[in-house]
Amino acid sequence: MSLRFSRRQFLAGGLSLTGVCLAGPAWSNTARPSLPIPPLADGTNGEPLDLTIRTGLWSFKPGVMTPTLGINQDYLGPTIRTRRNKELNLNYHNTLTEGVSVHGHGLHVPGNVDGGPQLEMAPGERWQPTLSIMQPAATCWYHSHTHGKTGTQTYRGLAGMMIIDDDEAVSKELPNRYGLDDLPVIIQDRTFDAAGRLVYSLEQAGEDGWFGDTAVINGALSPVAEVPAGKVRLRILNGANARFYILAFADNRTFHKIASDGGLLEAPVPMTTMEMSPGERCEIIVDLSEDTSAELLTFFEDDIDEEGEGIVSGLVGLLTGPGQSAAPASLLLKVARTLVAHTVPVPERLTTIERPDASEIRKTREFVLEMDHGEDDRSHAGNTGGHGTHAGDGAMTINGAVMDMSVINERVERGVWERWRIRSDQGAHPFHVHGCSFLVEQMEGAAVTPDQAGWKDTVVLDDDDWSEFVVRFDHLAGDDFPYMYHCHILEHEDQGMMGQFTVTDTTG
Ligand SMILES: [Cu+2]
Repeated sequence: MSLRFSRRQFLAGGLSLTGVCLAGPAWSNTARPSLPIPPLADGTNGEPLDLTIRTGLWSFKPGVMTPTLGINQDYLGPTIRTRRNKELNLNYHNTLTEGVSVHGHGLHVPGNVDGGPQLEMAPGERWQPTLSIMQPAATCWYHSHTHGKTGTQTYRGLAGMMIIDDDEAVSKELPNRYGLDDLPVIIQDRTFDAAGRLVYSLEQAGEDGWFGDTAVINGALSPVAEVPAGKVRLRILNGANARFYILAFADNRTFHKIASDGGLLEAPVPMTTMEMSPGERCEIIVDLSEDTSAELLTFFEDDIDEEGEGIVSGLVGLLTGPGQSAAPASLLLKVARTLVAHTVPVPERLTTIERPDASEIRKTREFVLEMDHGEDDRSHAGNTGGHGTHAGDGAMTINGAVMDMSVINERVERGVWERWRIRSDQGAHPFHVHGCSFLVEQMEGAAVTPDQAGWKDTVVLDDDDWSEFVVRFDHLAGDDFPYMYHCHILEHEDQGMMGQFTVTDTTG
């Protein structure tokens, strides 16, 4: 039973939109909301940023108020800005009636400030971590990582973007005017009931996790952003619980991917379609100097069949008007000639990534992510030679073990390069590791493509073949506050597809 069609078949089938072109915007302009831009919380001067976790009411749909969760606002949180070699001081206050922990996804910080499930704030409690930002410029994010409740809390709104700047990235003269030509784009999917309330159930989630039926971008349905007539940078986060998205512009234009999870690529990569799994970030540059608008379409990967025909039928659906079930959500970038444009060309070289020599790889670890179907269905399940709590029926496991906060599954030595190999017994999963960025060497058995060759903290794997990366951990995480590795399908994570590891100077 294959949940998703084989990703390699899919990739082989091709994603070209060639020959399919839209005559105009997918939605009537008048019906479209403005892209909400989360306020910027600038932490570069070291002053503590107050981050109040609270309940809210947010209007996803016109005239309908939806009960939500947010940080300093009704839904999602501010975009936190920080800079390499600075201290970032955060002052979280949990005003909910349930515990919350908040993880800084993509940050290279020690385990005791990583925000894993051990660092849960009880109702009314504060958490005031000081984060020494040592890593290169990147688009990261922060979100609920509460034990067993990551899926529901993130779904209701406990997430926000985090931007790290550094001198190198600034010297490249990339668009960096936040909210003007440097836009946060947080893509999620949500289901609403007749009263407009969010619908979510971990217990009723399918095997692939909880899929919403409606895509939202920064909490809005197919919004519009006014942008200058030049180069525009989109910092795109797949903030979904479980959904993989395929992104493409309606006119099939080429855009340039300049950064992945952990920072700049060595060189811009021209692309027309891009897949993003939950937790991943991509920065792209789209050039609007010759246009009046451009429309970024958000396709659900699971709607697309092996031959990529779903994309075509989706576009055809758009041509027949809004409200079609096949119509994807979109972000319309509308050019305002009065805004000062960024016209500096994108540099041909963005950064240098130093890869370790093969001789520096001191250890290899293997991880198998499993969807346990019970004893009768285990024969095909592959390697389960792990340790830790054994899984029961229906559990989601890594190396045969469900997440157990009292068990350290792996012990890693600081400052040493390792190779991690990951695959699943069934379907595609985004594998995320805390406290690091890594360099992918192989994805599902295939050589890494240029757009995946930069620093990453989340990699897609499946049941066809191994995904592999090399990684080195530079910060400490002890037994009290270990790091996590886990599937970033949040329902899989909450159902146990997660493990704990320490990073120490002696692994004795
Ligand atoms: Cu998974």
